[in-house]
Formats: sequence, structure tokens, C-alpha cells
Amino acid sequence: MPAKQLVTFLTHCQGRVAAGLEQVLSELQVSPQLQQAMAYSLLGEGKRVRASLVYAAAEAVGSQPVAADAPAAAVEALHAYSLVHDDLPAMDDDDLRRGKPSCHCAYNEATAILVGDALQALAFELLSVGDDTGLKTDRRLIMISILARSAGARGMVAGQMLDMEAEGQQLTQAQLEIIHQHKTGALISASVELGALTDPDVSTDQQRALAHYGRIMGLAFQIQDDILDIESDTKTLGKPSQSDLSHVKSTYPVVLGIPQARKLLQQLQSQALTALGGFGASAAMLRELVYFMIQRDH
Ligand code: GRG
Repeated sequence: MPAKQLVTFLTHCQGRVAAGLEQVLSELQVSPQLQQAMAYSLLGEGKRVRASLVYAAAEAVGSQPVAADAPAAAVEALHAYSLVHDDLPAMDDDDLRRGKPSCHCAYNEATAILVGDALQALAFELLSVGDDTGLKTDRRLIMISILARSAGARGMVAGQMLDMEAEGQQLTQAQLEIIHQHKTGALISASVELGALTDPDVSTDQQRALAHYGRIMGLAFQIQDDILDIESDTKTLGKPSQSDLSHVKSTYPVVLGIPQARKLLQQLQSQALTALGGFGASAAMLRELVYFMIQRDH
């Protein structure tokens, strides 16, 4: 059970990011079908871990939540795109996502491709459009660059490509770590970095420490995902369990065994907490998120 303070924090972050995303979706009026399918994939049951990391990192460096609204919405839009495309028949071919039919099942494959494309573009639009949150243009530009890097051929898409190429093969732990760091870790780490950048005066040391925390949590999050894929059930996960096994994927539990994968998670947990050593009470939510992300059940 997450700590009460974290539950309140997560609920607050979920509400804030949902309100922002609903608002922006309501302004898309050119194609009602596209708008509906985007809303279907973007709003609803997601845990909003990435948005919460943006808000928690912003809090750690002393920023107000309003400064984190645009980056939080952007990382969730980008994440939702990756899920829609990841579920496509040409990719993982999964029919269930967030407890309901995947986008291509609820609509059709072509619409799901366009939804992913539109959500990805929306992420960058959200970061680039100026408003009254106090984020200066040069900061937004750095954020766009970090998000683009984490999403593309140096980050998530590269990780997905390596993951596909590795299907049916036995990987070493080092190879697996590279895939996880890119496929899942890059966006999680970028979320923390974007949160840190909401403070115009954030120090290089703070940025380095938070980026280090983000990288550790990115890897840990995917290892726990691998364990849940084996140990949990489809209803709890809201997506098919045993998906990695059916795609003959090398994962941490497959390569190391579940006890060793858990031991590694414990090590990553203490490394992540150590990375926050230079922060005081303002990093309380980042600390709580370590436990939540590693001990989550879905
Ligand atoms: C370009 C065709 C094309 C495909 C790209 C980029 C990509 C497909 C896939 C990225 C791989 C991916 C989906 C990684 C994320 C893995 C992961 C742990 C997803 C689940 O995240 P949660 O648990 O999900 O945060 P919720 O639903 O809570 O938001």
C-alpha cells in the first residue's frame, strides 16, 4: 500500500494532468473521430507515473506545480502514443490496454497509427506553446530537445527496435539493460529531468543527481514490469499477462530468475534513494515514488 501522502499526491497529479489533457483535446475539432480516438487512448486508467515524476521533481527543486503542467501533459501524451503503437498488430499485437480494448481494436489499425502520430506531435506542441507558467523559451527548447532525444532513435524507438530484434534470442543481462534503459528508461528519466528544469535556477549538481535518479528508476520500473508480466494476471494489469513469454522475450526474470531480479530491484531502490541524498524534505514524493514504482502491483 502506498503511503497516504503519496496517494494524495498521485491523485492530485492525475487530476491536474487529466484536466490539462482534456482541455487540449477539447480544442481539436477538425476530425471528431480522431479526437475521440485520441481521448480514448489518452484519458482514463493510466497510473500517470511519468507526469507524477515531473511534478515530484519540480517539487524537489522548489518549483510550483503550474510550471510542471506542460511537461507533465507532454510526457503523458508521448507515453500514450507509445502504448497505442506498441499494441499494434505489427508490434506486440495486444488487444487489451488499461483494462479496455486497445486503440486499434476499439477503432481500427489505421486510426490507431494516426492517433499515435497525433499524440506524439501533441507532446511537442504542448512543450513549445508559451503560456503564463513562467517557463522561458530557452527552457522550453531544452525540454523539447530532452524529450525528442528520449523518444526517438537515441531512446524509446531504438529500445523498441532492439527489443524486436531480440525476440526469440537469449540475451545477456548487459544487453537487456541497454534495451530497458532505452525502451522504458529514457522517457522516465526525461520526465524527471523536465521536472528539474522547471526551476530556472536549478544547479548542475541537482540536475545531475535527478538525472541519475531517473535512469535508475527507469530501469527499475521495467524490471518490475517484467516480474508483473509473469506473476500478475490480466485483470489486475489491465493488459495481457504472460505477454513477454508468448513473444519469447528475454526479460530480467527470464535471464536472472525471479529471486535475483528482485534482489537487483532492492539494490536499485537503495541506489535511487542515495541519488536523492543531497535533497531534503522537498524530495519526499520522489522518495515515495521509488517504493511505489518498485512495489506496484500493476
Ligand atoms: C513507431 C510503430 C511504432 C512503434 C513504436 C515506441 C514504441 C512503439 C514502443 C515503446 C515501448 C513501450 C510501450 C515501452 C513502455 C513499456 C511500459 C512499461 C509500459 C507501461 O507503462 P505504465 O505501467 O502504463 O506506466 P500506464 O497504463 O499506467 O500509463
